[in-house]
Amino acid sequence: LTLEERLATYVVEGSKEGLIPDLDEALTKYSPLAIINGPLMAGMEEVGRLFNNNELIVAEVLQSAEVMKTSVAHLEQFMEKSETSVKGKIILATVKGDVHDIGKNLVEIILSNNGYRIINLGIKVPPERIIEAYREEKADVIGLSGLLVKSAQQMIITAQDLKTAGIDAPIMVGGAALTRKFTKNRIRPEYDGLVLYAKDAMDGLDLANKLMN
Ligand code: B1M
Repeated sequence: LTLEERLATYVVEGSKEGLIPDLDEALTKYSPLAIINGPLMAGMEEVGRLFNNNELIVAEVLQSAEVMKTSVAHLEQFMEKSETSVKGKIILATVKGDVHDIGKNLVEIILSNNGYRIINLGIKVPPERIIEAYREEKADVIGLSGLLVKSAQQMIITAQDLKTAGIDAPIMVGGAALTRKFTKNRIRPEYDGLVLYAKDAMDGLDLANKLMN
């Protein structure tokens, strides 16, 4: 197998044997983010496909998730960090009912490496908790992540609850369950502030930078 194929295979097979040396070899050719977005994400796509076809069980997908997390943790130290002062404060949460956090945590890494203070509320976060954190932290942006179809609906509910609480800070949403169109047509009308869709972590950073400027 080529190096790229091996990297994808670690994720698909949920195996870590040889992972770190291969990640280090990949770092001589690619940036940390290119390794994540390229071979590691390709592996995750394949995991999603196999899971969908009932060829993998949840326990196996968890092992794949572990490989992804270990890889991201290892690659993080090699990512470029900007030395700027704090550009803004961003709350991040995976919405109520959803446990997927690899994407959200990647967004945290990218944003915090680029001058943002992140308040990561974790997974399955109910709207009340987001409202409370927003008030405590006086955050500039509220970031919501969700991967399940029902999480897209939960984002609508969350936006409604934030609005009812009198909050109109910009919301940034992302995750495989969403599209730009859904964000525009279904979430935005329920909220008084801006609602922005980020297709990936770098897009999230671009949007945050635009908002802060
Ligand atoms: Co789940 N799962 N899962 N899963 N899982 C999906 C999402 C699924 C598509 C797989 C499939 O069937 N093909 C499917 C959803 C179906 C649907 O609703 N349409 C699914 C399902 C069904 C489930 C369960 C219901 C399975 C079950 O129990 N029967 C269950 C749900 C439990 C729950 O949430 N209540 C479940 C559980 C799990 C695990 C726990 C085993 C594990 C998650 C581990 C973890 O996160 N700690 C897991 C995994 C790993 C996946 C897949 C395979 C991979 C997700 C992932 O980590 N991708 C996934 C299939 C797939 O996506 N191909 C699947 C890598 C990650 C870096 O990408 O999160 O998309 P992603 O994030 C990207 C962008 O989306 C964006 O930036 C990131 C980086 O570029 N982004 C943002 C994300 N959030 C953002 C926020 C932003 C900005 C950008 O601003 C705030």
